[in-house]
Amino acid sequence: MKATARANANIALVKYWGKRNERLRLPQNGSISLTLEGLGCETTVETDAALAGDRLVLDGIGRMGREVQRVSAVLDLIRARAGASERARVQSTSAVPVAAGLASSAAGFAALAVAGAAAYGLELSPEEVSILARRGSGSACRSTFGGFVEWRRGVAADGSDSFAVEILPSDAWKVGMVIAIVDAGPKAVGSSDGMERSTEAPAYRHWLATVEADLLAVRRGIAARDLALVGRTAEANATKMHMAAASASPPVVYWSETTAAIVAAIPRWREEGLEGYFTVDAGPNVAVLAGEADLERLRARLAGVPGVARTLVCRAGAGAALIS
Ligand code: 2P0
Repeated sequence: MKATARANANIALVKYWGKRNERLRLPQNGSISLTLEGLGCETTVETDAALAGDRLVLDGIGRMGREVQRVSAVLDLIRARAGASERARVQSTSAVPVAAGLASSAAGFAALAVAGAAAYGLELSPEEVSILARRGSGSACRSTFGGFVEWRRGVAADGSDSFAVEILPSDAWKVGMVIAIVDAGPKAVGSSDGMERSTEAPAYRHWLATVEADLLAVRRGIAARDLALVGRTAEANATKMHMAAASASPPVVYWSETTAAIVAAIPRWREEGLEGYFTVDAGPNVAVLAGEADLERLRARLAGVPGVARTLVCRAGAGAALIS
């Protein structure tokens, strides 16, 4: 009863921001993301009848407390379905800087859902795996699929219709993202707290009033391979998310001076013919969406911005999958 899965992180073009049910991790709005190759994690789940509780080793370090509880919560759902009671050893290695606003939990919980279900002998549909991952971390439900992915908000109170679907496979459109890592240290306000505080903020109403139109525009843009439509909508959407956060009381501010400098530079670079579009998650890093032909040039420009510690080029990647 041992299984290993690999999953990639994803970056949202229309953000998940705000929950309508905390415990079930049901979102206020749908979201659309791109799964990225290379920002991955590998997770092994091994059941062991001799264990009194689940064990978690993350990047070689044994974890305790909240981190283990969050993993156990997902394993409990799997065990309940499988009619099993054995606890498990969970070992995970990540290529994503943990808690740096680079969606480490998305890859982690997507891999956990796939490996956990297999280790306990469950055969689940892709939607069921996505729902399991969602219970660990909302954005993880999108990492169960590759390429462009939409997390459907759903309307059911039990969350049975709130899961992700693939909208365009990773090899169907040669796009990727350059990630400018501004500060890989832990962030000041976690995304769960940040989104909760945002839902009370004045600008959150504007967020909810416009997010359906953003989803429609990005869906259309992806279907037509219209990078400008997808990119401009993503920029506006990220800006609205950060406006909602910054209008909370007390304000939740994720941007640093370097974030603002990059966000200001990108439209100027477009005027010079270098086509990239920014998005910013719950941290200071900037992800820049671009076509294959511009990724390396964009990386060079971003690396030259003062305050950028590291740059990564990531192509569209695969969804979570079992590797053994
Ligand atoms: C997203 N983020 O769509 C948004 C944009 C961050 C900014 O999903 O509370 O770690 O575990 O459900 O999934 C990060 O939030 O939050 C996130 P929980 P999660 O990618």
